[in-house]
Amino acid sequence: MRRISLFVFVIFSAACVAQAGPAFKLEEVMVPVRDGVHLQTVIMRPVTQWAPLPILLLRTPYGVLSKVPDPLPPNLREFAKDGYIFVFQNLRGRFKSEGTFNLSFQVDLANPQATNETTDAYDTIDWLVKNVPNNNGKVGIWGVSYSGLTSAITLLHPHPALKAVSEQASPADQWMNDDMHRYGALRESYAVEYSIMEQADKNSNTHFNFDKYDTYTWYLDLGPLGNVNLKYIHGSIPYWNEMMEHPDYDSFWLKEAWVNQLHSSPVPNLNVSGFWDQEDPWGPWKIWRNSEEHDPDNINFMVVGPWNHGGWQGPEGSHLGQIPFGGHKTSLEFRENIEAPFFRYYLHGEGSKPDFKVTTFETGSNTWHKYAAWPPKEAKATNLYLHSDGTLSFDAPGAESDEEYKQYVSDPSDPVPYRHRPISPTYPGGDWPAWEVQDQRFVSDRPDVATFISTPLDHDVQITGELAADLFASTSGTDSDFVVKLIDVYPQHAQKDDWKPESGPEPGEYRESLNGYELPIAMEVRRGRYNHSYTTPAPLTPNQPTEYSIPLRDHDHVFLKGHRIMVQVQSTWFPLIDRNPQKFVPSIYQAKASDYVPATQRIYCSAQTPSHIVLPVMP
Ligand code: PG9
Repeated sequence: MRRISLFVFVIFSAACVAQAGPAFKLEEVMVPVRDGVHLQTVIMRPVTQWAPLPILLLRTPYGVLSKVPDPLPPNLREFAKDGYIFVFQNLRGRFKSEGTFNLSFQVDLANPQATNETTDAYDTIDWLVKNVPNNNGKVGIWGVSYSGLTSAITLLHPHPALKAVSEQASPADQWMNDDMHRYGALRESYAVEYSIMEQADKNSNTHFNFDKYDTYTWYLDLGPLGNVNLKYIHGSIPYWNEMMEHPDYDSFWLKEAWVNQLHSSPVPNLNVSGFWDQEDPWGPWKIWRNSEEHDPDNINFMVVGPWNHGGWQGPEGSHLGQIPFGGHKTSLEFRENIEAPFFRYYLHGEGSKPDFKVTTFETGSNTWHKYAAWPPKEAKATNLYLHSDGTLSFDAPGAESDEEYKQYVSDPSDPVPYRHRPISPTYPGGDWPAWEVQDQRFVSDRPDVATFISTPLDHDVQITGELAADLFASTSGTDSDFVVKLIDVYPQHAQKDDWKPESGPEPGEYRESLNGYELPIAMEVRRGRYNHSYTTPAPLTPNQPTEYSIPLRDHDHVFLKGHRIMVQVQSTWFPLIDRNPQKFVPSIYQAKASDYVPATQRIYCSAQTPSHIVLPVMP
């Protein structure tokens, strides 16, 4: 509340809830929506209010506040200084909200009777502006992940009072990417644990009770995916059943892909994403790009930083896992300099419009950048080639010099773990949130991981824009996965003498040291059966080199002079991604244990089949 005097603020804060910001009071109401369902809604407003205030709405499946938080969480503090009426609402079918929670993102705009997250938000906003006393008639909606989705989905039919949206880490198409799949490859551990979490019990977030400490072992012992229902949940989780019934990109998933209906930016929208978002790194870019199709007023913005899922709402953001960000408090800086000013401008009418199209916190150089266009025009697509002797260079393979391929055997009974074992459950807490920055040395020496590495760079290499892998690969099987990881390898100093402070703790303090660290910059998987069609999977021809285009998303990173670039290719990534049987079956979700077979994989590196990474290199 910047408008009230310090004196008044002190008096009122002493009389009300004791906390750093202004004091709030909380009221719970049941908001009616068009089909007569009532949604549990909590309104948290300043105890004292001098002028009408805008409403900031957050819609969630995870439960709403039951009392005023004391102290206020970091992500509300900047907002609180400006003054808002905060509204938190449980989605239909969650906790005290009536109706059924379908975990569905379908929006049928042609059917005025249908209810969905777009109409529920519309009706809620309508009710709020008419019924919440002393609001200024302007509403903003915001939130991370599921709450980001419920923000973004309002863009399909925004209420006239909705003046600002900040979708943050919203999924956009759960088959193409984000939480549940990566181009059709199932995110096994996430899909199992999340759907149970949200659909086992209406009144809670249920954490599956693993009977093994290392969930890698649990998932391996589980065997084929059909056993999830057979042995554990017995058809009780609707979303899991839907995933098992729809392995391919069929009409079910097309309807779920609400983003395909979005082709403009009808309301100012601040899209937010993290470079190491372990859940929804793809959706925000897709939403931003679709909105860019028609944005004459220039109100569609993108912010990306060095964050894991929702990391920008955490206290400071000075590091992620072991990776420091050059003294910046990136999350705080985002909230103070970008998020709060965005809502202040559109809901309070103060300050100025964002002066960027895309802004990033570039990693490696650890600096904030503003871009008027993305990717920046100066970025030049540059190929980085994989060579069969395990090297990586900007030189294309010569006609005679290289062996044709590098080969490994992928065995589904011994899959490559995606993070250090023992692997804790996804929720709650644990090691999941920062796994995408884990040092990849834990798998570098596995015989089923093909590694390619450059010589130390003699200058900084800045990559800004969209990355992709163009892989030529074969399998001795008839189906297969190929996982590509682009890694920044920090210099390794054996002696204290050549150690520099920026290398982190001195050599010898191995556990905390970045000495020789292998930091993933981009990682993705491609499932062979979908190489030519997402709707109609097809078997691969054994031992035939095939080209796979693997999008590696947008990045802004500097590989510093002295660092090396590494690429790892592997065919399992477990239990993050379900195991490919490596033998084509009509549906992997109905595969039998005997369908899972080892296969010999080859990564081709010849002049005719030059596997490479496409890097958007800045001059
Ligand atoms: N990643 C979570 C999610 C969002 C939407 C659908 C399913 C899962 C979340 O963090 O909310």
